[in-house]
Amino acid sequence: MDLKKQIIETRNLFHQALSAVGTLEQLEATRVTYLGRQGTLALLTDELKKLAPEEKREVGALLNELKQEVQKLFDAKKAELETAAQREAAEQLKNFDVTAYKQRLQGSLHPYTQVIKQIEDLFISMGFVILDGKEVENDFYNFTALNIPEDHPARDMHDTFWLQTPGWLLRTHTSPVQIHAMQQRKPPIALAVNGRVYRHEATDATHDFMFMQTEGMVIDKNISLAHLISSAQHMLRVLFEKADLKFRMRPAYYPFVEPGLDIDISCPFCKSGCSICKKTGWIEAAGAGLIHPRVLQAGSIDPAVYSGYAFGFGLTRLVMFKYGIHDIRLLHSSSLDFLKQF
Ligand code: FA5
Repeated sequence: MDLKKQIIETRNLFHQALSAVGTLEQLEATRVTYLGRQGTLALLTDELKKLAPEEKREVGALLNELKQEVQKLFDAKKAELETAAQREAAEQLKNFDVTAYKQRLQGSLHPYTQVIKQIEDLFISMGFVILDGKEVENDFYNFTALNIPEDHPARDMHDTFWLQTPGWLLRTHTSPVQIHAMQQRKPPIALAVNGRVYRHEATDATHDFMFMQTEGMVIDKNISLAHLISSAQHMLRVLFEKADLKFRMRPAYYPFVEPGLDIDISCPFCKSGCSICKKTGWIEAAGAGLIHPRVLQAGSIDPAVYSGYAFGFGLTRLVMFKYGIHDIRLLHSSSLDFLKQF
């Protein structure tokens, strides 16, 4: 058959094939047959090259016309099928039954949320108010008012994320709330705060650069270490539902308390020392102490009349101990496999 006839024949066959196409998959198969690298139009182009120059001009124009027509009809059919597919998907969505997945997609409260709720209920039952702090603080509240003046070496204890605005930072602990509360309230004050804090430090199984703390503070006349120890003990026992929970206190230095102490909890992950407790059997849970007179003064409270205690628990660590989570980073991982367990 001569090439002209083949072109006419191809046009007819393409029209027939296209009218039979009902899906995007069929359209793709038709495209490969006609427009593909080894398709009919490519073969016709090869044939064209064999013609004499005068014939080539005439038949070449016909072949070009066919190519353009095929491409145009193909594009139009594609657009038509895509629109129909979108319409169908939208129609199906209208009938989507959200209740059908009730069992499979049931959510649960994040372990943080569960523990915060428990801690808030506990402190409210002891007559504390629950306050909220600010995550963006300034130098004064995070350090200076807490008896950590500029150039004080204790500033190095907190690797700080400083903001571009001079003097502003992401709070390194929840203790700035103490000063805000002293400035806004008159003793007696009893407060608890749960919130995020940030430290520019390397992460490992028990350290993250963003974690949560629970701050507690009581100011009244004649507040002593006995008050601090009994409320911390009560909190831990209720939280861990264990009357015989083992914890210990040891002297520690924090510029904003005097005396200062650390509260450790026996390692929930081992009996005789593991990599998480660094083979000691204990993990530090909180810093605490009696509020330093200079801090009371910075909060406009007379240290000759009032005294107070404060503690800052690593809330993230409490959550880890409670649920046996061996790596702190899991808590912020958004991993559904991890979260589904709670
Ligand atoms: C403080 O942040 C003091 N503001 C606590 C305090 C409050 C002392 C009131 C005295 C009076 P420290 O840096 O030790 O102290 O942190 C408190 C607790 O947070 C630690 O005991 C630990 O449980 C937890 N913690 C500290 N660093 C991290 C970290 N990188 N990741 C997770 N938890 C941490």
